Amino acid sequence: MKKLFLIMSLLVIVGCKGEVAKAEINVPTAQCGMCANTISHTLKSVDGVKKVNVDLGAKVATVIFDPTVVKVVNLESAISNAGYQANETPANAEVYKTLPGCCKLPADR
Ligand SMILES: [Cu+2]
Repeated sequence: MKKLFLIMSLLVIVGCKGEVAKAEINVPTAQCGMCANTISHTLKSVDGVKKVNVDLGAKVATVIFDPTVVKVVNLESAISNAGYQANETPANAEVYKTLPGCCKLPADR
């Protein structure tokens, strides 16, 4: 019985460890702090995402995530569905239209 418990605890430890990967996703259409917040909140709401940092100056979102749960392509589509371009994935045009003026490209304001 003691042995079984030990094995079970080990399984739990291994199961909770998870894998960690890092992705740097270009978000060239991010304009202001609000954009950075939106992108950050969007990514944090995705299953498997552990940490997000959006660098507005570099226009890069750095994401720490569990690659067994979520893939970079999922992160990109989450950003797209929030109205922003992510790497080569264009922003969802319908959502982009609903962004506040300050969050649109200068040409669209
Ligand atoms: Cu903005």
